[in-house]
Amino acid sequence: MVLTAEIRKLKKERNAVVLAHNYQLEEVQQVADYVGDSFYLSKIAAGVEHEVIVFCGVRFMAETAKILSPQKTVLLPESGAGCPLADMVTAEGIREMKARYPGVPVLCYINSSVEVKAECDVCCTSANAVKVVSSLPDRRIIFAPDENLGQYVAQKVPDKELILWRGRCVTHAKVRQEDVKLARAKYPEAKILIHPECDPAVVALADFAGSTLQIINYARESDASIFVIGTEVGVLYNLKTLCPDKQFFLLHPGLVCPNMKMIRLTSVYEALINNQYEINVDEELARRAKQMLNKMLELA
Ligand code: CIZ
Repeated sequence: MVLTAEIRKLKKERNAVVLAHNYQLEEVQQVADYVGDSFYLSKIAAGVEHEVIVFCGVRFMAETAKILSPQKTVLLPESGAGCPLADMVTAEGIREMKARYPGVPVLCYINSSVEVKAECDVCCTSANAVKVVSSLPDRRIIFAPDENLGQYVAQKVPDKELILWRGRCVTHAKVRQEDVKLARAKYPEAKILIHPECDPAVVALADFAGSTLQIINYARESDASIFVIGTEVGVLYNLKTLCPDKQFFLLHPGLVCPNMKMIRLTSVYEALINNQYEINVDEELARRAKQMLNKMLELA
């Protein structure tokens, strides 16, 4: 309680806003001014008037906020909070892909570094990937780095040919078809909502597949009262807060992203007190990455 009050005081003193991803710990979401997915938080980061943005998420998210708001101080409360999926693709790898498929545009998932973004034509998140692919005039599109999300999009937009990078979210990739079958047997009346970063064979067994925001919206609007959730456990906090009369169960106990869980209340406090850890991005890379992010904001 004392720490929460201190954080609120520091936010005012430093003219800071705290953004928290849906995958953050409950204690962090509670002190945040905005909680959501990376698309929503990117738009907030681009529009807020505050001088300091404390981004409670992983590195690529804080980098994205810095690219969109270069004049602001962006802090990532734990410097080691990375994203293994983002680390599965490099700028050099994208350049090689472009050389192999000349003229084919590269669509990059937001889970990527600024160096990778700078090499790509347009960005997407899981909430808007289908829309972005549908809006591009090209039939062939290189999609990196999440192969599972790419396969999901390819199914939704069959007139496009996606050339897929072979990256995976190690947390979502843990879920097996067997887990869905067990959940169906245990909660026969439940709706099973799964993130498209899971294996396509798993996603095929879901009642609904979508990003965290889409899962939250589905559960809010649904007449069902029991849900099994196939994405990172942090989403359950928002779901339970928004739908207090409904029940939510996690599809797999391993749906816990260790990087997202690095940030605790103490990290947010220390970030504000010590101005840590400041995110800076190379100006030229940021300029190129901003173009592909803006293109996503236009298309989606
Ligand atoms: O777009 C995001 O923030 C991620 C990484 C997942 C989701 O579905 O919200």
